[in-house]
Amino acid sequence: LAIAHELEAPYEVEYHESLASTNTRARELADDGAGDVVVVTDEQTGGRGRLDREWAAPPGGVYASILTRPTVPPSQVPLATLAAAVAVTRAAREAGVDARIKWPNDVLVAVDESTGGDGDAEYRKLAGILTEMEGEADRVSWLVVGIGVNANVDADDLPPTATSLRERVGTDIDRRVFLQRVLEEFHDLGTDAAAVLPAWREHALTLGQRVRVETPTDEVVGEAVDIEPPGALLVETDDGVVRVSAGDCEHLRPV
Ligand code: BT5
Repeated sequence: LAIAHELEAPYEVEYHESLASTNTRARELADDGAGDVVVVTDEQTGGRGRLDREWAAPPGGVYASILTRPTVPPSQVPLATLAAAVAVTRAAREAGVDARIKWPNDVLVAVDESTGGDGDAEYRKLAGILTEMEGEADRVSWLVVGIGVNANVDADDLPPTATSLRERVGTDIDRRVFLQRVLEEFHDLGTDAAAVLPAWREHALTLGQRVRVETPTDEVVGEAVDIEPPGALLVETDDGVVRVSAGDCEHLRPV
């Protein structure tokens, strides 16, 4: 059944059986002046990740891009990415999967239960978020938050570092119910730091970990101690606390 069948969303729904990229389509709609639309598809032939990376998007996944025109400055946009990660994590947990958030935009699941504690478990990527926007200094013109979730997808069709809801749960999940939860949750959280940050911290995998963060200019190594508005990671290094903004993160690895 198509994912958008009977989908009730707090946005207008534009559904396609197949698209190159829901984010690209949402950007076209933004250029046409649209707002408050969610673009949904059953598969993508040219799914995009951050920094020109590819997103594998075989049939059976959840691929959606939410186009809005929030009345906030561009500096607040990272909060929307965090909100989307929280929304996906909550929906995945309701589907029975122990999902956690890796800063800034990955939703991961522990796949090796036998190793016990968080420090030892192997985590694989269940979902990713791609946020794009255009705006002036003081106001966002349009915001597109793209959400890709490996739902009813075989591991064979994904990179080796990935997992899917079907793989974790053992059966197909109802993608419409899942997406509806994600959209409602994302809509309710908005870009309100007082709502988003506590929810994000609650499900964070990264906080308390020793990490190495690569940025275009630097490499920061230390303990990830907190996030602060609008979504920067605070890393306690030997030389003091360093603040890394989400947009600057090329790679984050536990060390
Ligand atoms: C992301 O990028 O995680 C953002 C992914 C956003 C995808 C959605 S789908 C709907 C909307 N339309 C789009 O075209 N995009 C958005 P990044 O953090 O750069 O991670 C990309 C990396 O994750 C790749 O280099 C692979 O290593 C890995 N990867 C690719 N496909 C994956 C998948 N399906 N599941 C897990 N990992 C994947």
